[in-house]
Amino acid sequence: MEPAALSLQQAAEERGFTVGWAPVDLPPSVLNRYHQWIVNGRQAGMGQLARNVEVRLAPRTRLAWARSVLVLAASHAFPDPGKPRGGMRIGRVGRVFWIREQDYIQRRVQPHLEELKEICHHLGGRCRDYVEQGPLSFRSYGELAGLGWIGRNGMLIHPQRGSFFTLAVLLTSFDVEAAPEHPFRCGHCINCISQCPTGALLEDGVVDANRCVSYWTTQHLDLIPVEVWEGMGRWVAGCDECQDVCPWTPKERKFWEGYEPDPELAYPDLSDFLTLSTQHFLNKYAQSAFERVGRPRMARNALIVLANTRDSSYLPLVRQGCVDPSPLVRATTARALVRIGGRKEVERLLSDPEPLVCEEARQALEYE
Ligand code: B12
Ligand code: SF4
Ligand code: SF4
Repeated sequence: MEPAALSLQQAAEERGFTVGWAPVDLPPSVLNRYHQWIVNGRQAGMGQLARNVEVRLAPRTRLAWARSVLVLAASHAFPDPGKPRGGMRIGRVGRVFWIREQDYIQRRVQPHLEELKEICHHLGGRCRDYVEQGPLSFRSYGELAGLGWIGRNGMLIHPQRGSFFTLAVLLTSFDVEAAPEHPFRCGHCINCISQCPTGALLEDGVVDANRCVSYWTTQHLDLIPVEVWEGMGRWVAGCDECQDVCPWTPKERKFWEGYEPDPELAYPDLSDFLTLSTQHFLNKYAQSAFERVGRPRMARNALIVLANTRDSSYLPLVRQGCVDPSPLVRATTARALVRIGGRKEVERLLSDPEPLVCEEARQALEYE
């Protein structure tokens, strides 16, 4: 490896990242997998994943100088912060959302990336960073960088760190050699496939977003089809089922740089999503994934979690959804009410001014 690349790698490691290098050009097998995923419509409503595919998979189309990718992994295997007192804290949240993601990216990750870019320039290189939902295939680069293997759950798994980590990448102009291929270590295990609540794991490493709870709770904009409700169980944002059952998932550890998870995000009070004003919601959940998902969709998810309990003691809270300003919430409330024994209230929703709400109320009364 060029000495400059090695210096940059050391600088990244000193900042607490687990790192590896991959060549920028993806092999045909990876390109085919991605194309096949799109051809089969596995991206569900995430249309952006099907657009500009050539650029996504071949960054050199736009950044001709790019030669290599420094892959940076930061653990989010946080310790459980414990349930706060009071409130309806029966929903589950994916671990990656237990922190205020925007705050974390802006205050913790981005400053390091800025420094690394600076160092890269001093070393005579060019570079460009991508974080979070960036357009490149982070997991493919992670695999090619020798950081681990793509498990049957679709996650990049590191032999010591498991899969609870967030990836960022730095495209650079340095030449690097390909890392040796990491062995596939799933063996005969199929825990994730058999435990996925919605059958979203189709074959080795292929996730069908049309069935993935993480997709429905965090990306889908409209009503969640009734066939998905049961599988959502208690998940109100994201889903970690296929990682929780993985034997490679390590015990909880202190997070990178001591960044602490927020108990109000790990165990949110579901009544917040049905009762807080938009402003109050934005204040309480500022910079979190909940803010990104938005108050009405978090209320939609909370209603489904409450409905899945089939417990009529939640009726007073679910009833609040009947007067929600969002038609999405009122429509979801119709079905949720029927499931916990509130048919009477649903009849009132039959005369809602929004056709979507009336239709859901009618369907709920007829088919539930
Ligand atoms: C869209 C997206 C989703 C979608 C679709 C998920 C999916 N499996 O594709 C949804 C909303 C469902 C989702 C859910 C989650 N996501 Co997400 N998601 C993304 C995003 C933005 C793009 C992924 C993408 O392009 N998917 C399309 C598929 C076809 O491409 P791919 O995932 O890159 O997969 C490639 C590799 O698997 C490769 N491959 C497969 N086998 C092999 C073998 C070899 C040898 C090689 C070289 C390559 C290879 O082929 C595929 C195509 O090229 C990435 C960020 C990014 N830019 O990469 C985060 C990302 C993948 N998500 C992440 C996380 C944490 C999650 C969740 C755990 C969040 C949660 N708790 O709910 C779940 C996990 C669900 C799961 N089991 O995958 C992390 C994963 C970290 C890791 N350790 O792998 C990422 C990288 C975000 C980040 N910055 O860290 N996500
Ligand atoms: S995140 Fe949940 S729903 Fe999605 S593949 Fe994993 S276990 Fe299945
Ligand atoms: S649960 Fe088993 S099959 Fe699934 S990713 Fe982990 S080791 Fe592989």
